[in-house]
Amino acid sequence: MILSEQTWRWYGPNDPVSLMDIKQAGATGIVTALHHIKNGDVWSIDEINRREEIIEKLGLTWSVVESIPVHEHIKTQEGEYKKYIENYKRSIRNLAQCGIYIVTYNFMPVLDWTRTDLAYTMPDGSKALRFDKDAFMAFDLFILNRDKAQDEYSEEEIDRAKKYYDKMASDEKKLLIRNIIAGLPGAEESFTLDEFKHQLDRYKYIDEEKLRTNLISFLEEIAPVADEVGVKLAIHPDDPPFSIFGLPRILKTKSDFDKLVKAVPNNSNGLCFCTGSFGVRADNNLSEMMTQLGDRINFVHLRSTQRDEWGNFYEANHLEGDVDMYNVMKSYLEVQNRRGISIPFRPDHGHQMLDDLSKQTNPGYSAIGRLRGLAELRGLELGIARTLYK
Ligand code: DNO
Repeated sequence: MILSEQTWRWYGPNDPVSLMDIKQAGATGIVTALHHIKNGDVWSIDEINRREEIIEKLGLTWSVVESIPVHEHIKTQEGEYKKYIENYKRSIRNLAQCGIYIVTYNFMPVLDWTRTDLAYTMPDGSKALRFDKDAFMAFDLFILNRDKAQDEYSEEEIDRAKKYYDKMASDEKKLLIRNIIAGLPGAEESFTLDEFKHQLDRYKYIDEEKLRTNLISFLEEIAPVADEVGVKLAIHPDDPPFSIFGLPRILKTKSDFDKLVKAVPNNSNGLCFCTGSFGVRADNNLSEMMTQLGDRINFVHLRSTQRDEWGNFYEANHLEGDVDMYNVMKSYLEVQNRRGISIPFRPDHGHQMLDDLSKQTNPGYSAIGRLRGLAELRGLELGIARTLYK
């Protein structure tokens, strides 16, 4: 019987959640990145070793890199993108030399993950992350004043957004701007309104097809290197899995990922199966996707969201919301036992709750909500495994 490796995202020595906290939560693997290294630069063996030593001193293992960020110029194929790709290859080689074999990344233009509300109060008093479509549209249409925005929404949507905007106090506007463009944890970029507009402009002539071509040519370069040194790549889906700000999005569904594998069949070309991101779309059947894509899944993020008919969603407790976690877990276990390997997962995000409510925490990454998630998920996994594989 093969069970998963249980991991935890750690933002490094400045993370308010310590390695000892993580050990107490019951995770054995650490998911981290060298956030202090400038986007596009090489991760040197020295720097990797230094981080690894801190982790190993506590008897933990650096199991997964999340993420080596992909420089924006690689996504648009501008400027020195060729140099950045070479640097990326070097970082992959260096990680392998230090015994770290899973590398997560994403190819979302400009923004990594996006939410409008980082402290949405749940009925039990805990705080969740939320994406409110009206707030988002109010930002796009009336704060950012993006040129094409008026053409991209229906009249009804514009009307809802206007009503929302008119009720906002100036502090609320500031907070909304910050939530959307000032960089959520793990996103390596943050912008002012003007910078953000400029970044969007860079994608004026890049549609989905072009972005996909650029991703494929990036993969054609890095996948052979990853194959050679035994590194598994894990692309993270778009979060949320639909276009925002008119930007192209190319990893929203199973068929999006299938296209990548068809173009770049290398062994290392894999997926970070994030149930929270894919799960926002009702047309993504997660347990089926887990089974069908299983051979390419190198890392798993387990979390759930609850959506409504307007396209709003909030992050639910790990075993609640729209994600059928029981069946996802069952498929996940089947994949691991079929392949004969343990695939790491981390409890993704978590509510801010109990003592963490009075602490300064990274939105989505406080200790106790994730501890609850991990405890529930590992219990679910063991329960199913003991029934299926005696
Ligand atoms: C959000 C995270 C993402 C993820 C990157 C991977 O909480 O899941 O920021 O780390 O998209 O590159």
